[in-house]
Amino acid sequence: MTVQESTIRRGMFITLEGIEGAGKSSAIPILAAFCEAQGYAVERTREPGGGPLGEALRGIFLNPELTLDAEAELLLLYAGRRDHWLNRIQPALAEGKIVLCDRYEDSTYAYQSGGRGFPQGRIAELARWAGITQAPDLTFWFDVSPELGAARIRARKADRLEQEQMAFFTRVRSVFAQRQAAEPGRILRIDAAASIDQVHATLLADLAPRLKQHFS
Ligand code: Z5A
Repeated sequence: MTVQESTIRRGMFITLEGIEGAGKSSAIPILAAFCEAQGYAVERTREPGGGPLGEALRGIFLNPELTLDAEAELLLLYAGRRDHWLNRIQPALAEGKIVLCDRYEDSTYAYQSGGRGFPQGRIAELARWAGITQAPDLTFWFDVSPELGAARIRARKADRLEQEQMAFFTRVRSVFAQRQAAEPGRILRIDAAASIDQVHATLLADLAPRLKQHFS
């Protein structure tokens, strides 16, 4: 391990994943409060976005007036992710913080490969090229059916991705499931159809021993 890698690994990188309406954003303040109560410093962030460039690109990425193909989506995502990693995530980890990130690279595989059909090998190639090589330490996958997720967000105006059909979100969900099966140590499945209190209690019960183990 290089000196730089050992420094970066002082903090803990936690991501939250799942389809829209799964409950990720609602869980971030709960996880943050729990970590802070244990004395950890927390950096809350999100993708698309997170860094200054990524936040500017997010507006383009989600704009329902624009049509982007899978290549354009990927190039925007990785331009933003590189900026996010270099200017926000990596410095926070180097300071020993817990980084709580609403979506990250698992979303790219789920949406751009599962949803759009882009080959996974080419996503991996682009990630390497962009310098995105460190996986999260822990990922919570909020698993919910596309129907329930959509019902939870029905009242708000749909962004560009949310205009997709149910079949798209079914494919997205199945790639999250494949990734969880391939990396069960990193990706924990949360039954996100449960009540919000139950989901939050499960998250904290899963997080507590992993925090202890990571920082011991
Ligand atoms: N995208 C991509 O294509 N490729 C990538 O690499 C990345 C992203 C990184 C970002 O959207 C879009 O970018 C996303 C994928 C794509 N598009 N889609 N679809 P975003 O950041 O704007 O939105 P989101 O991440 O999908 O957030 P969301 O729709 O708000 O979902 P959420 O954060 O998981 O849900 P929530 O806001 O916590 O909850 C939604 C509502 O449900 C809210 O009223 C809650 O009170 C309620 N809720 C939450 N949990 C429960 C439970 N357990 N029971 C009942 N009600 C609940």
